[in-house]
Amino acid sequence: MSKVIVITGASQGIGAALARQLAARGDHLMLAARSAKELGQLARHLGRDTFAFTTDVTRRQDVNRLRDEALRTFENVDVWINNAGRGITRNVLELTDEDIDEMMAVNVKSALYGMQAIVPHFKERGQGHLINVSSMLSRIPFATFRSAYNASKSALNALTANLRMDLRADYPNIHVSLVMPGAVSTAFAANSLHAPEDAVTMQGAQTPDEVAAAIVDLIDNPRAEIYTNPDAQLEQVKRYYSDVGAFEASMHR
Ligand code: NJP
Repeated sequence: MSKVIVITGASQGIGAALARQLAARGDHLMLAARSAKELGQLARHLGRDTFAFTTDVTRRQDVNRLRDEALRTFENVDVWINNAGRGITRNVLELTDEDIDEMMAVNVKSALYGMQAIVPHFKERGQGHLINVSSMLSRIPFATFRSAYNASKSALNALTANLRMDLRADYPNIHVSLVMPGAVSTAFAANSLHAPEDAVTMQGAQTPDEVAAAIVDLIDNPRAEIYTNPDAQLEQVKRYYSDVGAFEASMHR
């Protein structure tokens, strides 16, 4: 059965790929991002069941308006995906107050606003699915130049797990999921704060379509969390948590 799905950060990259896949199977979409032109073009291209709403997710008011617009358009929301996010290219000792504030605003507070906006609606209905897009770097911060981004995504993981635990007993049909991609071939590196002009995606990256397909599967089969490339990621996570020092040392060999 088709679902009503809100996707933030849908003007490009993973969010746009996800919108294409979900529209193709008949879901009803409300797409959000700041770039009104790109978002509008994508929505028109995807057909009459897809709408665009210009949103800056770092503003709580915008996120509340996005929720209101989705409910006005569709009456209900089945799935809300906090996908908007931004990286940084700065090591710990170079970070300014503004750098930390920007990372927390765009990667943590944005998703908090989304959770606080839509979960009351899910509670009223007794069902819904909240999905937060995090990063492998939240679990293993091995790209040190992403520093405050890694920290912000770790914070997002904690909020996601805590919301899930809070809802579990009273709302068994409200699902809360975390998505952890590894490197993905989008403009993420170039869009990062303080990105060098020659910023490129890391080798071995997944395509945005591969990540989108993993999220589509998560919508169909809700789970607490997924790695989008589990064959490559799970072994690394186990190795990291079994001995952090040895893992870090192995990166310098
Ligand atoms: O990034 P990119 P991805 N308000 O730069 C939007 C995570 N991830 O698709 O506002 C509203 O192509 C922006 O739209 P616009 C990553 O952390 C990625 O790769 O128009 N929207 C655009 O649509 C993030 O959470 C990799 O500029 C805002 C989108 O966000 C998610 O995957 C690896 C906004 C960013 O598109 C999607 O990233 C990983 C705002 N204030 C996790 N600021 C990776 N690519 O390697 C930005 O582990 N957006």
